[in-house]
Amino acid sequence: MSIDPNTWRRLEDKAHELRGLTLDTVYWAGGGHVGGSLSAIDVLTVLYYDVMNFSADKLDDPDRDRFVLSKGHIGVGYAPLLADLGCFPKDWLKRFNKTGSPLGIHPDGSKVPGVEIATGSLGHGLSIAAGMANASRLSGRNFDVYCMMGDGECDEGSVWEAAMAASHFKLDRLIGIVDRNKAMIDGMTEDVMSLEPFADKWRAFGWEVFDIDGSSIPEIYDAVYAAREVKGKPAMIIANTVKGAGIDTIAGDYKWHYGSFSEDQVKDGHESLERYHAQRIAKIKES
Ligand SMILES: Cc1ncc(C[n+]2csc(CCOP(=O)(O)OP(=O)(O)O)c2C)c(N)n1
Repeated sequence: MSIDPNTWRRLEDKAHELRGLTLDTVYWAGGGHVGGSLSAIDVLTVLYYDVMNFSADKLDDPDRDRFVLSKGHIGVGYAPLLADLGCFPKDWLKRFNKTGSPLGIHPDGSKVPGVEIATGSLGHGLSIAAGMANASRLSGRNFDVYCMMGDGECDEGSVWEAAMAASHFKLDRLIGIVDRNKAMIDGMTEDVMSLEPFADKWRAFGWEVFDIDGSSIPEIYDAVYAAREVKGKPAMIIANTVKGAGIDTIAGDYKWHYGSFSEDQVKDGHESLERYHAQRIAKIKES
C-alpha cells in the first residue's frame, strides 16, 4: 500500500497544525514535555487521522481500535490531537496542567475523554496493550491495539516481559511503536543505556519489526498498514525520529525533554515550524 499525494498532503497539514497547537499548549501551561511530543506527532497523526477506527462520537464503541500512550509524559502533545478530534473543547488546552484542569501532564482516562488508560509511569503500557490485544482475540471483536513507547522507556525491564508474553501468545493484533528519538531525559540513549542493536532485540523476542524513518508520513503509513497484516506474532515499528523536530533551536537536544518558552521564543518556534512544513511539502511535489 502506498500513500496517494492527497492523503500525504492532508496528513502533513494536520501534523503541522498539531505541532503548532502543541507549542501553544506548552506556552499556556508554562512548560511541558515538548521534545518527545514533537518527535511523536507524525506517527500519532497517521494513526488517528487515517488508520484507526476511532471517533469522538463513539468513544465507548467496543469495536474501536485501542491506543495506549505508554510514554504518557507527552500529554502536552496528545491533548491537542484529542481536542482537534472533538473529544473535548479546544479551550481546555489553555488550562493544561493548571489546578483543577482535567488535563494534567500525564493523560488520565478517568478525566479526559478519548484517553484509553492513564499512563505516565513508564514501562507499563505494553503490558496493558498486550492484555487488550488478548481481549480483542478472546472477545472475537478483532480490534487493533497500538502502543507508543519512548526509547528511553525501553530501559524498563517490564517492557521486555511484555515483549516476551506478547510473542508467546502470538498477539498479532498488537502493534507497538517506539519513538526512537535517541534522546531521553538526561542524555542520549546510547550514552545512558545502549539499546542497539535495537531492531534485532525485538526480532529475537519474536516480533515482526519495521525499522523506518518516523518523520516520513509515507514510511509511517506503509509500515502501519503492513503491521496490521502481520499474522501469528506482534509487530513493532521502530520510528526513527528527532526529539523536538520542527523547532530548529531545540531539535536533537535532549535538554529540551521538558522546557518552557517566552512569547518571543513561541513566535520564533512557529516560524521554524512553517519552514519545516514547507520543506516537507516540497517533498510531496518532488515525488
Ligand atoms: C517509571 C518512571 N520512571 C521515571 C519517569 C520520569 N521520566 C519521565 S520522561 C522520562 C524519559 C523518557 O525517555 P523516553 O522514553 O526516551 O521519552 P521521549 O524522549 O520520547 O520523550 C523519564 C525518566 C517516569 N515517568 N516513569
